[in-house]
Amino acid sequence: METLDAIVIGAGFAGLRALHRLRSLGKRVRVLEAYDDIGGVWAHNGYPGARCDVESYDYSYSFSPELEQEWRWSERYATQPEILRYIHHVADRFDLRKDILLGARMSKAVYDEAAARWTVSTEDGRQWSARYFVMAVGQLSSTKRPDYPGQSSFRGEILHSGEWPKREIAFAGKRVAIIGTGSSGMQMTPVIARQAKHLTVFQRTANFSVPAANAPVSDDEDRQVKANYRARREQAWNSPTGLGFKPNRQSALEVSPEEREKVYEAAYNRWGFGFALAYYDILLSKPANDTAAEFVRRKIGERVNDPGIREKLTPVGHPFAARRPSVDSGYFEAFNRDNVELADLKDFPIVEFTAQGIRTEEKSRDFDIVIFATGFDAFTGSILKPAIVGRGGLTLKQKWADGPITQLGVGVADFPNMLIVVGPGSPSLLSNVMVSIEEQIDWLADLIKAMDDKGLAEFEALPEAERAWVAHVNERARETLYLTTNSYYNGAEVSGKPRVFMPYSGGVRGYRRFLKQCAEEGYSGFALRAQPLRAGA
Ligand code: NA7
Repeated sequence: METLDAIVIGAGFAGLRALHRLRSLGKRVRVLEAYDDIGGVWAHNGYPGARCDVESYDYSYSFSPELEQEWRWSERYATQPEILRYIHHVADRFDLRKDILLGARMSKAVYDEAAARWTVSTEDGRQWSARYFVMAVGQLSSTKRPDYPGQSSFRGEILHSGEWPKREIAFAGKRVAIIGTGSSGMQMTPVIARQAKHLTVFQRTANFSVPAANAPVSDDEDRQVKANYRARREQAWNSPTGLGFKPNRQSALEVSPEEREKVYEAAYNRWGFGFALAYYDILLSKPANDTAAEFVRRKIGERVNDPGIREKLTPVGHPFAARRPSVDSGYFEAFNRDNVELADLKDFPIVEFTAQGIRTEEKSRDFDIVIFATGFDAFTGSILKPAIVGRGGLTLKQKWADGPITQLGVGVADFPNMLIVVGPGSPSLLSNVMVSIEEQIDWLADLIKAMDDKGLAEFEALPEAERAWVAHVNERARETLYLTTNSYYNGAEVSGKPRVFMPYSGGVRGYRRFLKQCAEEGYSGFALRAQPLRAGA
């Protein structure tokens, strides 16, 4: 069994950063990655049209000014292949590969209370012992696959957006179905529509989306960003979501309808996801939200020709951005094509799959390819898949039976020396995750350094601190509109999952203050011990 200082699970953006940062402290680190490639979700989500909906210059590492200067993004919103190339470049540039084990699916991690060390095992029986155990497994990495009657009898191909095969999928001349209209379904629809013979999009819930206004990055723009990169980063770190938009201190309700229209128009045409920040209270007040929702509905209406389809594609029944909206490139316009059909599952649910295709309560349709764009068991799915065993045989699954409990989103009582990156209880999916990843990993590195300096062996969240943090997370969520609808933010995406609000909605700046305060107070809310609590056990 190899002995390490730290073991990191997952070789996505978070895992690579953790490896690089902890290595810089002189630590012996290994990263275990289940897949045969690095890149995390960006390795898996290679479906047509996949791209990030945070601007490339912000959705990138900030820790190395040299890296910032030498990497040239080609588009405002990078495509999946470009992001994957960036990740590979980072791995090569910082010589990360030698400490990454691919094809190593962690199945179990057990805390040795006497030694204050984790023993981590993979499915194929390999084992490592490490003082620190870092879960960097992503929040949207455990795919959700529907199981319709007759599914196995379907003779065509079934694909999932989040487990996209590396081989080329030929859509030309094919009849294709997409089930699901979240970001993945919305991104792939216009691209597949241009290639396939016929495309049917099965929609359960009409989703809000604003246009990406994507464009190539000119040399001039690239130079300008790079000349002011530090200022841009500062702005992102100090913005509520890490997206860099200066918060508008005005309420949507305190301006005239004409002025609001102007502001919305400008934001809609340029800001992408940042449209939700056009006024500070869009996610806090229903009447304020109604103004934004109405504006976006109207815009959707202008993008769709057929009145019947327009009505079905218009989101109703949930506030704008209370479920994750999309940032699309021609989604709604795709339904103006002759070869694209919308099948509303609210009108006619799917009854079964047949050998030839899908039968709904209305009719049967034949398909060559069916794509599940049905999303993920978000936040906790991948964390809870392996057996994580803390003190006294307690598993994380048991501890989180009624929902995730953390101190500051990073530590868990009874699971000492374990850190969760961008998991529940942290800004996570409500933020530009690159900002969140870097701030949490920097915090962990500082903690480990402080422990080294003092010769400490164990850190552990305190139960009372966890209770206070969970209460705070809920209190902040109650100020928002997130709780007024079902979404993966509150566990509604998987039946039987605890219905609790998962991310921290207080913003990355506010969150960083908590992390900073915790460190300045000698890691308040955590016990730091020279000897393991159960040294004699
Ligand atoms: P999402 O956003 O979770 O969307 C999943 C979509 O699939 C959504 O429209 C769901 O409808 C639909 N869905 C899920 N299960 C079913 C079944 N059984 N039948 C029909 N439709 C279903 O996942 P994405 O992959 O699109 O995006 C994930 C994130 O990636 C996104 O939020 C960004 O952060 C980037 P529902 O709304 O539940 O009715």
